[in-house]
Amino acid sequence: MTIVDALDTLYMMGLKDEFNECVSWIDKSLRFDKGGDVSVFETTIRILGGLLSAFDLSGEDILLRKADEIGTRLLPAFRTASGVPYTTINLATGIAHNPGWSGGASILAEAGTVQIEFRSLAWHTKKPEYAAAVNRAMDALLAGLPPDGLCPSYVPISDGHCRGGPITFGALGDSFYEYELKQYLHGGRKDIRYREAWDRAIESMMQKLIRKTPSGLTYVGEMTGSFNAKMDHLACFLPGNLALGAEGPRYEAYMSLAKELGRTCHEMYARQRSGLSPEFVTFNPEMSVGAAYYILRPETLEAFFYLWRFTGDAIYKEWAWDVFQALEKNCRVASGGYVGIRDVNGSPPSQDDLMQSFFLAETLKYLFLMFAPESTLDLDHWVINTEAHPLRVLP
Ligand code: DMJ
Repeated sequence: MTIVDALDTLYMMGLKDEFNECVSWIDKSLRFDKGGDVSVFETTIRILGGLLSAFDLSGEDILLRKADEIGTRLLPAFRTASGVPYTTINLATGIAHNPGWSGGASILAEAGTVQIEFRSLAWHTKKPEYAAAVNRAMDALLAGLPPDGLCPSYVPISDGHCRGGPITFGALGDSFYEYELKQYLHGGRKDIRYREAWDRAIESMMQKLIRKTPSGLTYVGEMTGSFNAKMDHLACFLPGNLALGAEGPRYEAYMSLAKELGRTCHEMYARQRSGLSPEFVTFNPEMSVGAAYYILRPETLEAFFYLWRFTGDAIYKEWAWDVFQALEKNCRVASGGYVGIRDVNGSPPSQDDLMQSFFLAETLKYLFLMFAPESTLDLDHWVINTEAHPLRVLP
């Protein structure tokens, strides 16, 4: 997973020898015919997205062949009554199922975060069945949207209409909203339904989920029956997504909220002894640590990247540099690599023993792109998937 997830980062950084070594490992050793369950969503955004992006950048044919193979192995997950995919599949047998903890339903942020990868795969392989599968799933999701566009996180596969579970821009909901906008952009701004669904959700989120602390920090909460003043690190994708989508008459409103939330995400880091953010914070009424661990997540750097690109304000580079230094100080291990920490206020914080693949795919890529020339990635022609893999805008 890590080798595939890191491919396009290596390529963009100009680490050609390492890139070629990874491609040759993929050619010789990467096999998908293995038993055991995998997540349809994680496999799509990391493996399929990673292979497609690296193929798009480098033109290495083996990467597209492997993308085609994993795409074929994932397709049975979409054979449901509504087309909304199961969460989990065995890649060897094609048998798919959903977890018990969601009452047998699929998850919003998973079912709605596979579309741009499969559409890119369809385009590159000239196999329309890939696009047909995710289009059917997305049509079912759109048909089941509540009038305010804010979807509870559980999605029964019977009809694909979201019901049950929290309404959130954090875990379980996040990238569904991210991809409403990105599907519109990736398709060359042709299918206005995605943009309208995104605008509707953002307007409702601004009315129902945005609050300010007495000291003036803006945050996005959740709806779990009633309002819950909790903000996941995952929700820090939102300022970047707002900046990416800010245009037209709502430009000012979206951009000023993007900046305010970006500042809150910065404070989630700056207020901790380590300079790294907890997994989530609560506001009662001011910010306090909810879960103290940090697992190398990228969302705040992602937000700084978009805010830097769209505002040109150097403060975002300064904040990103602070995060980089905190990573060097707390997460780097002598034997090579980086790991998470168990308590962002520990002194010193104790380290876990895991480098998540998104550290190389996302965290380091967003950091790099902030300090690289803008021409390294032109956002008019590429859409960055939720795992930070750039996919070319479709013609
Ligand atoms: C990544 O796999 C993706 O960014 C996903 O959308 C959310 N979780 C991780 C990173 O935190």
